[in-house]
Amino acid sequence: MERIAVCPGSFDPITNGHIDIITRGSFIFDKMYVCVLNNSEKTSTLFTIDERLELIRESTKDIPNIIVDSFNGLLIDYARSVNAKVILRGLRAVTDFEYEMRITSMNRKLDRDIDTFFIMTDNSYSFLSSSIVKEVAKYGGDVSDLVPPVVNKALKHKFSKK
Ligand code: COD
Repeated sequence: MERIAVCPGSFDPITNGHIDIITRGSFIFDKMYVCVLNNSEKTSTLFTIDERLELIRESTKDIPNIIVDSFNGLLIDYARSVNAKVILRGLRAVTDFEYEMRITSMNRKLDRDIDTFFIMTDNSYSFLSSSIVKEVAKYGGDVSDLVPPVVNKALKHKFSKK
């Protein structure tokens, strides 16, 4: 049986921390869907869904067993639709735990057959988030070692227009 996982997120934009989790997941699962979904707590995004998909596709083009996709709805419905039995999430620090526990418990209530797996990020990315990257880039700080080159370029472009 094929081991299929979904790696969900807002990815606004994808960072090297996300890439770390996606890469590690790609070694474990036969097929992994990297899916952009809406997080209702993050109401305004910097990049549109199509821009985020393009940035993920470009940044992960060397990882063969992943499929980049988006979905408007419940994560669990998406996971069912692609036959995934696992949701893969990254953990940076203990501060992520409570939030992750909340969404894991809800997803388990919605479907007991789909489990959430966690991968600890590499220490060098434990402070990294899309929000911090946007904040630094907005004021002209250098984020080139925190995001893929295509994202660095897109951030510069976005903020030069504002
Ligand atoms: N190192 C390691 N992992 C990282 C790092 C880093 N530096 N940065 C982020 N990550 C991990 C996160 O922990 C997460 O696992 C993943 O990468 C994606 O992160 P984000 O921030 O892009 O994504 P989130 O947390 O905003 O994603 C939330 C969802 C969009 C998945 C969630 O809101 C959702 O499922 N929405 C759909 C509606 C739904 O089903 N809701 C019910 C769930 S309760």
